[in-house]
Amino acid sequence: MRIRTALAGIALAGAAVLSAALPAQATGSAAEGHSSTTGTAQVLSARLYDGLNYGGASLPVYDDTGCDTDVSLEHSIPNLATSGFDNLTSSARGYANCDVKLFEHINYQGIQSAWFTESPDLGVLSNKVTSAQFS
Ligand SMILES: [Ca+2]
Ligand SMILES: [Ca+2]
Repeated sequence: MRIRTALAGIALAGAAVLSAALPAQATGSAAEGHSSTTGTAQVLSARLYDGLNYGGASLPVYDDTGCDTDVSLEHSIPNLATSGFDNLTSSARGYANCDVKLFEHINYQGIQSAWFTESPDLGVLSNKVTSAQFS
């Protein structure tokens, strides 16, 4: 027991010296440790709201990285019923550079909105949104 404690003390001292000598590497491994303990980083990319003007209950939409500036889809939800938010959305907002497109039926069918970043009133799609895309 006493020997083990002594060895652990030496190992700790060695680690402290190593990180002091290599601050850049120590910072890098600290960042890796952070990301592995918290899982994949999640960015809020949009929020769908039950109420008009971004009111009432809302459904946050998370993405690994948010959106970029090209037209490819970063994220999509084929059926909002799986998130408990079917036929509820009345307003919506994109974040993290994301635009939003909403659809009446599952799998991006039926009435569809134009791409938008913010819509305080979804009009004919209000309370009918069942699938969504984010780009
Ligand atoms: Ca609603
Ligand atoms: Ca619907």
